[in-house]
Amino acid sequence: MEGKRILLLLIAISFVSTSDITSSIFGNFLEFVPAAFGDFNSDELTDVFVLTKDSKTLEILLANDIEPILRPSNLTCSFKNSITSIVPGDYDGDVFMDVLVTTHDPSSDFTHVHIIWGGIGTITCSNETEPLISMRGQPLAIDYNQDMIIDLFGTNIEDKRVFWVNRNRTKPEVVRMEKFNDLPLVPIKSPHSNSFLDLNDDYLPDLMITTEEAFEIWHGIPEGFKYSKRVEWPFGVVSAGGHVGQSLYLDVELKGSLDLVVPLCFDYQCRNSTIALYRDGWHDLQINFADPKKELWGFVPPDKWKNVMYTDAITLHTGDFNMDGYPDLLATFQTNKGKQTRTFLLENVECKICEGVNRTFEIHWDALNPFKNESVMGVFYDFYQDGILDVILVEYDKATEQYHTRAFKNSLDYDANFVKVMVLTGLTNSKYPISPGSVGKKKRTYGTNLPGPSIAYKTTTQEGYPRGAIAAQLPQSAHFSLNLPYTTFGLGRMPNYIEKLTVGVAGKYREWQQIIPNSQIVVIPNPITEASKWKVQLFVTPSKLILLSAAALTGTCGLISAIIIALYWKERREDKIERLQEAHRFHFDAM
Ligand SMILES: *[C@@H]1O[C@H](CO)[C@@H](O)[C@H](O)[C@H]1NC(C)=O
Ligand SMILES: *[C@@H]1O[C@H](CO)[C@@H](O)[C@H](O)[C@H]1NC(C)=O
Ligand SMILES: *[C@@H]1O[C@H](CO)[C@@H](O)[C@H](O)[C@H]1NC(C)=O
Ligand SMILES: *[C@@H]1O[C@H](CO)[C@@H](O)[C@H](O)[C@H]1NC(C)=O
Ligand SMILES: *[C@@H]1O[C@H](CO)[C@@H](O)[C@H](O)[C@H]1NC(C)=O
Ligand SMILES: *[C@@H]1O[C@H](CO)[C@@H](O)[C@H](O)[C@H]1NC(C)=O
Ligand SMILES: [Ca+2]
Ligand SMILES: [Ca+2]
Ligand SMILES: [Ca+2]
Ligand SMILES: [Ca+2]
Repeated sequence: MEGKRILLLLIAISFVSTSDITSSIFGNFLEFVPAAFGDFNSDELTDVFVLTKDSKTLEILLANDIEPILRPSNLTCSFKNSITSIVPGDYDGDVFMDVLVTTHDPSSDFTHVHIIWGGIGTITCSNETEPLISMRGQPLAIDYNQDMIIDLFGTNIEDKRVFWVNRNRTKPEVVRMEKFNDLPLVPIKSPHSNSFLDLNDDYLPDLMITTEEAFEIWHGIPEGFKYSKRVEWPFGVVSAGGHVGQSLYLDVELKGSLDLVVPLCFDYQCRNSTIALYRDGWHDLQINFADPKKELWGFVPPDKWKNVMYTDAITLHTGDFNMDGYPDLLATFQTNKGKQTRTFLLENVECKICEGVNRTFEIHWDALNPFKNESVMGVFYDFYQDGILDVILVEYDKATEQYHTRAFKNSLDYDANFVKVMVLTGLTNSKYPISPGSVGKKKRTYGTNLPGPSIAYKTTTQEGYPRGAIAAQLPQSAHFSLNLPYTTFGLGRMPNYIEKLTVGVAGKYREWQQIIPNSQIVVIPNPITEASKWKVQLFVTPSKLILLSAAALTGTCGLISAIIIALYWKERREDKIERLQEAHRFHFDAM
């Protein structure tokens, strides 16, 4: 009896230890909060940009392939004002990743934009007294002029919408958005969920702007943006005193187009919350917020807490947790009495009662066990670079006002396939040519994080149905949107080839056929104007998975070569026989 109990306990402990991998990932450095993702040192492992010390210090946690996976580096910069966002990207076109840091100046209520210039494995902290730009609200990272140097969009200190176009390290060129519109432009909402992604299938990224009244869609044109339409807030919730959260664009039904998905509260306290989807009108996704104990939960009202990170806006983070292809969500809820705050997984499931939509999100109350402490944020991240998205959770201890970051391992209980695609800026720097590098050796790649590309695939399921999906890379960058610089599509148990992968960048696109499942590919759009020359590279990570697939590939190649040689010999022999026969016939005819 006792033995049995101990055995059960041991099983329970081993179960717990498989999901809580905090110490294998972060070692014992936990006093930080994640702010952005990007591959800083071009080793194809995604690093994490974090804030420490009351959000006044930026630090880059470099990713490794052996534990601890994410390690503190001496790449840090400190500021006097609080840091409000981090956006990695190449802002001067020298190939090396730079880090944009915004700080909030409480005396003027301005946001100061600083860029920390990056070099080979180094950064140069900027002088806080000389910000590159001062503005209101937070900027959105875009590429305004398709030169692969990251530009910014936002509200300047005169409350006008402007684009800041970067070239080299000089002051950016300022372009007023009014240039593209005769009518006055209403102010941008704060916090906003402005997005940069292609919505009209011309592969030129468009702008979705959240104003204080509605969503505005501006279509990308080669020399800027053209106003297209506006979408009113859903169900009049704002005028009724409710809240509209940060929007996302997702292919919720896997039909190859992106729908606008928005979390919202019908009332000020968020006791009655839901998620709405826009497609020719707003649809309520009928989320059931009652947990198994019949306790009702809802989103965290944006002004519940002052100065608690991540809670100033209702934010959803997306990723395909169960690899069935349908994008799932992570969201933070509180109980209706407001006593507890926690992050949960929302699985994308079929919906029979939703009008006009046939998918919805179902809350999985226990999916992130054993993490039951209060948490304020959860975001997907692939710790072991194996294509399966795990979760980074940020716990908040109200008593001590401290944050603790935790790592949750996603242990899928079946062999799911995936394809992982990362589109880079494709820039090169003649001063630092790219070294070829051997497998497993650190080497530099072509450029860094790029906002705006669209990535789509098409294939056929085992049952013979066509299937495909589309996603946008890094469409948002402000307010801790924490998008990954790559896209992972789950393919379920489907072992078939991906028939077609389409990548669109800056108005051009290229298709690749017959991609092997479980590929992790890097797309290098260089030269940007000649899509036929764009290249793909496999992620070179010395992980077991890659070595295994390399071995499998070598085996397959060997087999194919053997078959080809055999066929060739057979053909040659047949040719010979045929030629002999021909010769005979010739003699015959001649006679
Ligand atoms: C940072 O650390 C690396 C080794 O981890 C070292 O080579 C480099 O010199 C250090 N840089 C500074 C500025 O301390
Ligand atoms: C930063 O800039 C200010 C004003 O231009 C200057 O006085 C100060 O010395 C600079 N600080 C550093 C560390 O360069
Ligand atoms: C930046 O570009 C401008 C205009 O193209 C040029 O005049 C200037 O010399 C460049 N500055 C640097 C540091 O390269
Ligand atoms: C939430 O609000 C909507 C719109 O006002 C209403 O239709 C719905 O019945 C409410 N749900 C609950 C549980 O109160
Ligand atoms: C989902 O709904 C669309 C219409 O919105 C319909 O055409 C499609 O067949 C439905 N799919 C399934 C699997 O029911
Ligand atoms: C929950 O919080 C307590 C106290 O901060 C901590 O000791 C414990 O490790 C946390 N549990 C999990 C699963 O994160
Ligand atoms: Ca750079
Ligand atoms: Ca640019
Ligand atoms: Ca477009
Ligand atoms: Ca899913």
